Amino acid sequence: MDRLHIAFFGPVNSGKSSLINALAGQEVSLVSPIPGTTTDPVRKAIELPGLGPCVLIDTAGLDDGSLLGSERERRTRDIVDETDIAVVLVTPVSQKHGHRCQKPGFFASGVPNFGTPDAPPVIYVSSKCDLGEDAPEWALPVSTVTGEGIGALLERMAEVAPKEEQKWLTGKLVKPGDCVLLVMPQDSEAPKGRLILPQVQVLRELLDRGCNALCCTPESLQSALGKVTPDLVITDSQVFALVNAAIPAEMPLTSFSVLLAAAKGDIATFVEGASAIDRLTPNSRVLIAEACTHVPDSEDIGRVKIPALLRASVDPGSTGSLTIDIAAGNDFPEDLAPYDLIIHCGACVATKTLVRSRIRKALLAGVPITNYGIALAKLQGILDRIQIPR
Ligand SMILES: Nc1nc2c(ncn2[C@@H]2O[C@H](COP(=O)(O)OP(=O)(O)OP(=O)(O)O)[C@@H](O)[C@H]2O)c(=O)[nH]1
Ligand code: SF4
Ligand SMILES: [Mg+2]
Repeated sequence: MDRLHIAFFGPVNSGKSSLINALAGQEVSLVSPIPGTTTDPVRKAIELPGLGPCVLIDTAGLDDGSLLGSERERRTRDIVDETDIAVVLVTPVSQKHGHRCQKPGFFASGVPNFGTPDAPPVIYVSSKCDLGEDAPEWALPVSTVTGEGIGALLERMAEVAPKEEQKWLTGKLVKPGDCVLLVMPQDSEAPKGRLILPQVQVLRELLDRGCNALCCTPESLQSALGKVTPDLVITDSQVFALVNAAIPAEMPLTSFSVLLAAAKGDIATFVEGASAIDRLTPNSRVLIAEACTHVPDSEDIGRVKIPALLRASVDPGSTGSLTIDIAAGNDFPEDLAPYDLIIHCGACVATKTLVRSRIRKALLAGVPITNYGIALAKLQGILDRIQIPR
């Protein structure tokens, strides 16, 4: 399950960092009377009573009037895309000075996305209420000095938290008692001594659903197939073609990234977007978008494997001049119009909210969007062969 991302927005010095520290019960963010103390988003994973696993996100204060301010404001705006609940601080002082954060319409006018139908719920907090200044009746009074309002804020957050019924990654692809074979390469890209998150999530889910799971690597695939006849094979998408060739044509096959794409994004849009691969020419421009920053290695799927397959599919036999840009973490471009296709990563550590917001931006810009798993299946000619969870 995605952690709930709760982000705190508001003017500089309004008490955002203090409120996060109070909720977390520890010093997550630096607090000081100097406006502009928080300059970049700070994230803290934590369990909150009534809410469960969350990520609290502190942001740089808006409207500090400095040249650096606009860059900070951009980074703060980027956070909006991954926000499940927005807590907006208003202070009596900011109101007196006619600060633009004073009205509930703030997000609709000041920050894009928040005026859209799938905007996250917003809780307005009147901070520093211990100072005894006039507070607007539409904001919840909170003080990190006296503790007033902290409990009420937690209750309010639990009320507005998006409630999602549990959705299985494997959907209707499995039933209790099924035998599922998981093909998980442990190459140089795999982290030392552990499995990657999608593999752990699927494995745990299969156990929860009463299935029998057998894990193997591409090297031990034949020996695993000699022992069991799986009802479903789930493979790492990088070895799709190899696994497809090794198993009977009628044996159901899917991949970890296809399962994640279905759970995190919009699978129909991704499948539709993959058809744009057929229309790419050497003059096309493709954006590879990664939801996190990680140190790429020589076998990196987004930077090495997919670009190589794309170039080979666009212009076999030549080096090709297809332009491929990479955007990692929050650096998703504001202007998507120059792109002919966006290929998004599996978003294993990102929220559904973030992926959906990027899909929306792509569609608004008229740019097809797909994801790693679907693109790899398409590039290996087996998109029609794989099972898509519903
Ligand atoms: N009286 C009172 N002071 C507070 C309260 N919360 C924060 N402060 C003070 O307000 C100042 C700013 O607090 P921060 O938490 O750093 O504010 P911020 O919104 O994170 O500020 P920036 O990072 O600069 O945007 C500090 O001096 C805090 O001690 C409160 O509830 N009551
Ligand atoms: S969030 Fe995306 S880029 Fe980061 S590890 Fe997961 S799939 Fe890879
Ligand atoms: Mg701060």
